[in-house]
Amino acid sequence: MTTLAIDIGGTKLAAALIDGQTILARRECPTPASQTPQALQQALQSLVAPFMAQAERVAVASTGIIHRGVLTAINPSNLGGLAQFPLVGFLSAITDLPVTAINDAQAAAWAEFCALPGDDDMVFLTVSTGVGGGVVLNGELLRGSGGLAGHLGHTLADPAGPYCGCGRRGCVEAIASGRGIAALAQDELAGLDAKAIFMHAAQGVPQARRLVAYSARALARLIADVKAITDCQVVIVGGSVGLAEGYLAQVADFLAQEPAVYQVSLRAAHYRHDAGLLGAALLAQGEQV
Ligand code: ADP
Ligand code: BMX
Ligand code: ZN
Repeated sequence: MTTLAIDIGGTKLAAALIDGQTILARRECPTPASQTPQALQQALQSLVAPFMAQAERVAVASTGIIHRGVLTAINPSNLGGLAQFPLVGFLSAITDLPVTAINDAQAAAWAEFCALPGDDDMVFLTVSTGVGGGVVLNGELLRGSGGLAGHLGHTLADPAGPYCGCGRRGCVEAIASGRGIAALAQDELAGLDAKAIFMHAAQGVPQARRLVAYSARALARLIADVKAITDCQVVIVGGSVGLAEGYLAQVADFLAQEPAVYQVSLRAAHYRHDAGLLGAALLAQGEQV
């Protein structure tokens, strides 16, 4: 059965036709900058139009809290204007297909869990526009009664740190995410996105190197906290910041400075940028959403 999988992120939208674990076709476009429900509807419609006729169902992985098919942003600055977006209702209406939806990092966690050789307890972290998380313990994906489970980017990294769009001060997301890194940039780096800041870091620009290290250190401390909470055997990192060259190695160096009890095996996402798409499809295929 062919699934039309959709991944809604704060920076990009992706869609793919998936059969089993095979991606048959894939398309991508930027997340609309205007951040209105109408703009998102239009972008989704043109993204999925070429795939609709070949699909038998739709499976969505989306940034935000997904509860009963409705998307709510925990950090509205990542996906503003979408306080209550009826994701499942809208996609059912335009495709006339059965639709399931789940948080993007929860979906990616499931795909990455399925790619593990054993059935280790694992935590997935995406470092992307925001910082998201998904937890699989005893072979079960934690979703939470309201869909909030695994929102690890909104745990505290630095009480004196920058304000997060969720309303807290010093969240991991405000320091480690692509948006967070860009917001902290000053002077010659002001106005650049995280991708450009990483390029400057690779060229040795001191402020860029500090920003990347601040992010990697916050992520390493989060991973130590995650180990203490879950006793997981592996932490898998994805997202465009998480997968950027040299980033995971820095996280590993900072984690190595923590006491032995907090050490945990760290890996880059097996499915790279497609973990969310595949996870949503696998969950829908297994009818676990
Ligand atoms: P989404 O959040 O939409 O799922 P991504 O995982 O691509 O999308 O994350 C987007 C963030 O990653 C942006 O802040 C962008 O600047 C940053 N980014 C994209 N490519 C790179 C790269 N090669 N190196 C570092 N950061 C990157
Ligand atoms: C934010 C939050 C999470 C999401 C994470 C990563 C919103 C809109 N999103 O913490 O639900 O999993 O970002 O999302 O509040 P991404 O856009 O970086 O993939
Ligand atoms: Zn927050």
